[in-house]
Amino acid sequence: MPDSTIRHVHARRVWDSRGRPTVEAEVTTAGGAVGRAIAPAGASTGSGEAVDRRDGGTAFGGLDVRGALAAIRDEIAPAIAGMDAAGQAALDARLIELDGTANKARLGGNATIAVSMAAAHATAAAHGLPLWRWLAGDGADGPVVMPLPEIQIFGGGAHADARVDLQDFMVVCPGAENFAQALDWTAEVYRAAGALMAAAGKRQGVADEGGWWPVFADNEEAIATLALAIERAGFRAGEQVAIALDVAATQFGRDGAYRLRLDERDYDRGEWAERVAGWVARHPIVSVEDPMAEDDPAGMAQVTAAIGDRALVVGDDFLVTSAARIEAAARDRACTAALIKPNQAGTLTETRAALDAARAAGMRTIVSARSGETEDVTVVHLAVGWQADQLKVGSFARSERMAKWNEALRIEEGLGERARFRAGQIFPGQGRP
Ligand code: 2PG
Ligand code: MG
Repeated sequence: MPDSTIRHVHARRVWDSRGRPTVEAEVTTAGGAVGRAIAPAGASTGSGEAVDRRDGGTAFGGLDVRGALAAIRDEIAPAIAGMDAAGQAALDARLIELDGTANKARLGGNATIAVSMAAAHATAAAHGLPLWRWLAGDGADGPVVMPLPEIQIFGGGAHADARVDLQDFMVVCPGAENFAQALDWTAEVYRAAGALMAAAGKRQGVADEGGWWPVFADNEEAIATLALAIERAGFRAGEQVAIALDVAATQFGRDGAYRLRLDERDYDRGEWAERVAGWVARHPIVSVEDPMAEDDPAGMAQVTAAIGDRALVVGDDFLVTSAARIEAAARDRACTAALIKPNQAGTLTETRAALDAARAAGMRTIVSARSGETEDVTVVHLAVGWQADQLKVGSFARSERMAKWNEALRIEEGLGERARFRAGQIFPGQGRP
């Protein structure tokens, strides 16, 4: 057995896809293996998620991470030196105990998740395995299901100066036969959407995650344009390629009231739930994330009751990768799928617990990157190693996104005959087993 005792933990400041400082951790084992990971950062965050430690002040808009780096150097490194990097649960328990807060505010969720993920990488490296393979354990010897990619075509909300209210206009490919084909199809849809925007004189670059910048008269026009792009690219909308939305309603909803800036309309809970259900009825939509605000479990349950037989209802800000919240949501029938973001939880062990809770409750699982990303591809390995249903990492442009899609291609290719893809079974009413 390789010696995966932690010998050294190094922290350095690196930069993310929005040009903001972030934390990279590097764990070195006694056997000389090195694992490295970079903390991502959200823009539309849920109030219940682990918080980044940022320095405040004037440098880089107050977003510097010197404090988080110091927390790794001065507190985390001495506390975990000598522990076994392969003992992820014990390691993460030590981080949680050392932090001592409910939301990682003292050390910083950006510090803890970088170290937690770097330790997993170091262990995999010590064993000479790709991370996904280490995480999958014995299960990796049989068939391995590749996650279905969920890919943004138009960016909006907090990722596009609220130019439209909804955040992610995405596609999934329930008709694709494998991961690589799903990417091929999405590439065609992305091109077709860009061409449609250009033809209308509305192509103005891209939003934070690489999706086309949204120049639309109202939110529904963006949905209709995406459906048109799917057809222009030559696919049967709703069947081969379908729409998935991230409404990210926490950004414009509060206390059961929803205010759409672009549409210049206010809705109460019931009206808003009906509006979302109307979109699902009129357009080829198979998945809707955070249709209601994080403080509105009653609204989430209302939407789930209305559309749950036709589309997934996904909780992100609503669940914040918390096993306890996922269990409560399952009891309330408030959603049918959980977004799983490592930095919302703050450690890999808590992330895994959330995924297990979702699976135990019969929810679909979507491992997700953040809007602020880097070349780090850890989420891809988590999605494959943990056998999540879907993988969400933004759009089909810009290298912090493409690095992840390309990593998944390498994994699928390496699996060869053992690779499986069950895209058609993920959404309600589409041949669910
Ligand atoms: C989301 C993510 C990714 P952010 O809401 O699902 O699109 O955005 O990282 O800004 O929270
Ligand atoms: Mg979201």
